[in-house]
Amino acid sequence: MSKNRRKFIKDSLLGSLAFTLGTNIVYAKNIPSGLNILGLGKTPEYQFPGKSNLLTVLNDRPINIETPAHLLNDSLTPNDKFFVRNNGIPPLNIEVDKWELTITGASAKTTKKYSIAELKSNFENVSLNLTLECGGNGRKEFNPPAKGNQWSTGAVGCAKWTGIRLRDVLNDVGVKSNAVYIGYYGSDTHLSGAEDKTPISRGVPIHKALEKESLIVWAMNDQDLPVLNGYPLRLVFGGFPASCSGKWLSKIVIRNKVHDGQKMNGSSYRIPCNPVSPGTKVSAENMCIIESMPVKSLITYPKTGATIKLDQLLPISGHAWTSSNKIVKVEYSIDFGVSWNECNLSNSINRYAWQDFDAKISFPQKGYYEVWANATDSDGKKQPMILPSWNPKGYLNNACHRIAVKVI
Ligand SMILES: Nc1nc2c(c(=O)[nH]1)N[C@H]1C(S)=C(S)[C@@H](COP(=O)(O)O)O[C@H]1N2
Ligand SMILES: [Mo]
Repeated sequence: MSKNRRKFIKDSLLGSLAFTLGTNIVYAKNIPSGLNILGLGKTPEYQFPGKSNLLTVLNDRPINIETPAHLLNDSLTPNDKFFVRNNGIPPLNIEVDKWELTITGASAKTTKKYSIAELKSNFENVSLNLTLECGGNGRKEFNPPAKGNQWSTGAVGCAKWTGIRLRDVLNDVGVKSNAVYIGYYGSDTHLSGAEDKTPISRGVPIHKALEKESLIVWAMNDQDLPVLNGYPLRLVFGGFPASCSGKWLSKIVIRNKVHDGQKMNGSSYRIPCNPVSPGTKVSAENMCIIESMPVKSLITYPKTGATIKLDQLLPISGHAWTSSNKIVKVEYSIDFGVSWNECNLSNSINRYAWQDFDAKISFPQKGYYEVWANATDSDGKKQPMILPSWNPKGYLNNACHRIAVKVI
């Protein structure tokens, strides 16, 4: 390895360390090779800027942190409780005034560059509540297990996002009639430090890019995006796996074929085109790109393990979401799915926003129960009670969420 190359890798490792510490290492150039710095301990406030230390850390390089169900009880997920799924190392020392978004590609009529100020002033500003869920949320439950972050239920959140419609910018550049897909590039860097590799570059079919809910955003819940959620600019596509919603957005390509960026191919974000039995090896040509997220719900109150007296009613609450128009019903069961009762359900504020539900439950006698929730969407789809069909990478687990309750 050349000296330059070694220096480059060392710099990028130090970059990611500085990011983890939340500050620069002043005498970084003096660190003897082979020495691991002590760091600031496992103090999450320092590790993860802008994130609550109550979140669950699955990995710190790249940073992957999920939100325990009971911390998702708010109608809009607060920024410090919103999950983080990174594939690489976030950019450091971001200069918002110098940030540029380039729109280009074989199916773009021209190439244009925009500053964030231009995006804000040239296009109509819109705010929508949109649910983002990682395609791998719930992976932990699959058997045989799938490799990758072992997400439990917390790679999901719903925020109010403010920005502009992606289609307004695409139309400003001009979309050729042969456009098939858009792909994004962000300014995060590859874990290996290699400059010529992007950690992830995914995208969506052109019809999705042109939907009125597909946004380029700079604000989350009326604040700047947290640095770990893509500050200063990101895409948000409700209803699609969150991997399509590019963070630290610097370039969009309008493609005349399906985008073939990093993590678009192989088994990434793909499932068998037809269901297979657990453990089956599926060849690449029989794997299809995930293009929508399934109907799902989460009980966010009480925390699993709650205790209640027999003469009391147990209040439960949570959220339900879908990639179809809206949720039409949420039901709960206390008898392992044999009988179901309907919950109160809030209206849909806009498509792809999660809807709140609540209920008050009475129990027939003392003992251990599980409360299960099941949502039905406007396509008539419901959640599977135990697990949906197995797939090699453990995507799209929308099984009923369960909490344990002890009645005394
Ligand atoms: N540039 C960039 N965009 C990205 C990613 C990334 O690593 N880099 N991760 C993707 C994945 S896999 C998911 S699930 C979502 C997570 O968004 P969040 O971290 O804001 O919750 O961002 C997506 N966008
Ligand atoms: Mo993801």
